[in-house]
Amino acid sequence: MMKTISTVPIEGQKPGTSGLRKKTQVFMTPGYLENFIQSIWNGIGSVQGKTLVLGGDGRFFNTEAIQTIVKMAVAARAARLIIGQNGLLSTPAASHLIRLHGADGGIILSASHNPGGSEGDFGVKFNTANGGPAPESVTEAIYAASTTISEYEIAEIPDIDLSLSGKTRHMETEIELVDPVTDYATLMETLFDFDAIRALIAGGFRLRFDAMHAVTGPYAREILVNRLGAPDDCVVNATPLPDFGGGHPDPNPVWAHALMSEMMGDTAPDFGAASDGDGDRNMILGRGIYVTPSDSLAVIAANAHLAPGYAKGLAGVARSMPTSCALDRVAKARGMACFATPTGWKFFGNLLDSGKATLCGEESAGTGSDHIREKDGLWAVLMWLNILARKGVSVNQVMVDHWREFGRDYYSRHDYEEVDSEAANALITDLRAQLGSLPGQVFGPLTVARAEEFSYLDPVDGSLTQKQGLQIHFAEGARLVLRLSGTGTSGATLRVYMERHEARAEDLTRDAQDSLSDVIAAMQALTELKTRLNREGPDVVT
Ligand code: VG1
Ligand code: CO
Repeated sequence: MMKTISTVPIEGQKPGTSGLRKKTQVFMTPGYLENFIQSIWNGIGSVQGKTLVLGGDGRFFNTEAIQTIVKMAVAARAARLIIGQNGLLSTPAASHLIRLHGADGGIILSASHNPGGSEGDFGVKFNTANGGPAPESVTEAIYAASTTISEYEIAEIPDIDLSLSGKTRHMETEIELVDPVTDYATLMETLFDFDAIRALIAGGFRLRFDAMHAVTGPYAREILVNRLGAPDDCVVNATPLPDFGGGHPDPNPVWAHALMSEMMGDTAPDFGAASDGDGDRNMILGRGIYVTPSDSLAVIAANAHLAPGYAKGLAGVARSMPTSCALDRVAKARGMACFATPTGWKFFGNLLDSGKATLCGEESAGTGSDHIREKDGLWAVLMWLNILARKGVSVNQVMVDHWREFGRDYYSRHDYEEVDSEAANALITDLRAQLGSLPGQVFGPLTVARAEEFSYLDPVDGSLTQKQGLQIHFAEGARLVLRLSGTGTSGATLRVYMERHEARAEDLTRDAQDSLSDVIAAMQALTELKTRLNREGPDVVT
């Protein structure tokens, strides 16, 4: 019943910012997925007697991968597998199930916001018993195991029927198929004022949620339509498709352009939102206004007490380093601790587990709290609806009031995608070498005050993570950050993050790119990016 297959290490099975991501075709190469899964088992010691949660965002190869992982977990004598029906689980729902069942961990099949399909991307994320992405110590152990692997084990059992519900047993392993949505939706009801949101919607408030043909469709339908009474058509692109309808399931103004243009139009609904492939990101829009993720995080920090689950207030807040300082201003005003971590949700785990932070967020459209250990797209949407219901004003008014109170941190991220890896690495290496001599130098209209490479000393376990992005602070109250993406699958992606604080009341509603023109000019003068990368401009501006 059990087969041991000889194998050899496959180069490059090193998890990045969020799991191992490769072209789908690479993952479909015989032995590729098997090698990595066996490396997970080996990296964590063993999976014998353990309980794992398993599911994915429904992209191409999702169900085939689940069948393989089931057979390998059975061969490894796992005690129990909890699998989302039809192989579906959003990342936040998987995190919740791990915690709800006291599981030892989970495997989530997703490349998140990367396109899917046979020519797109696939990914595998391993989460630990707290429900969060494996910390670096664990991903390093998994990677190390992948470099010495010599065999993997797989059970010769028939495929399981993923459409059923309930329990079956295969050798020593109990397999339970669970509804992917119910437990998650019920958790949301414990956190937010569903009565107030229901009354808001019943009163004529119009909303639109774009699931981008990815995993959140069924979740949004259950929560927004069935439990909150929104009309059926408020959730669009609600059926998860293996190729996400050919789109990028990335909720930003560029990839969610249909929603974006609807929200900027004359007949726009009051509120618009979208989520990504695996449901952990969010985009928030009001009529005629896009809320940057950094601002959304700050607004939530300032208003979370309006939601019943957060009525006691927040213990502390955390953001990734490139996320704007808007959060820090709220934290300072409200006397909350504020942490800055490297990019990637795994760095929030210790802060959430230890109770140092309740709310976390990233500029890349990720927001979440200690209710789970992942960022959570629908959670952010419900938080916003709760805030709007309790305040009784528009999204635009919430933002204007927020900026009046705290000032505005104009913010933008420019992505240069699939650039030549060597050129991108050289640009970072050269800038790193210059950091010490930058203070006092003038670039375009700005003068460097401070320049450093970000490293993070985890205040809970004392681990040190280095080389997490170059930060240049300008004397004029602006900041520039450069780092290379750790989620791409071809070439390199250079991310350039820019922000500038504005306190003058008359300048709070300018166009962000306009307002950042000085920082953009300084960045170009400092990095000579256009010539070095041979690019006229960024591919994606958010
Ligand atoms: C990107 C984002 C980062 C996010 C990560 C995973 O990483 O910048 O903030 O945590 O994606 O998000 P990178 O290394 O490409 O900049 V998701 O929604 O892929 O799980
Ligand atoms: Co995601």
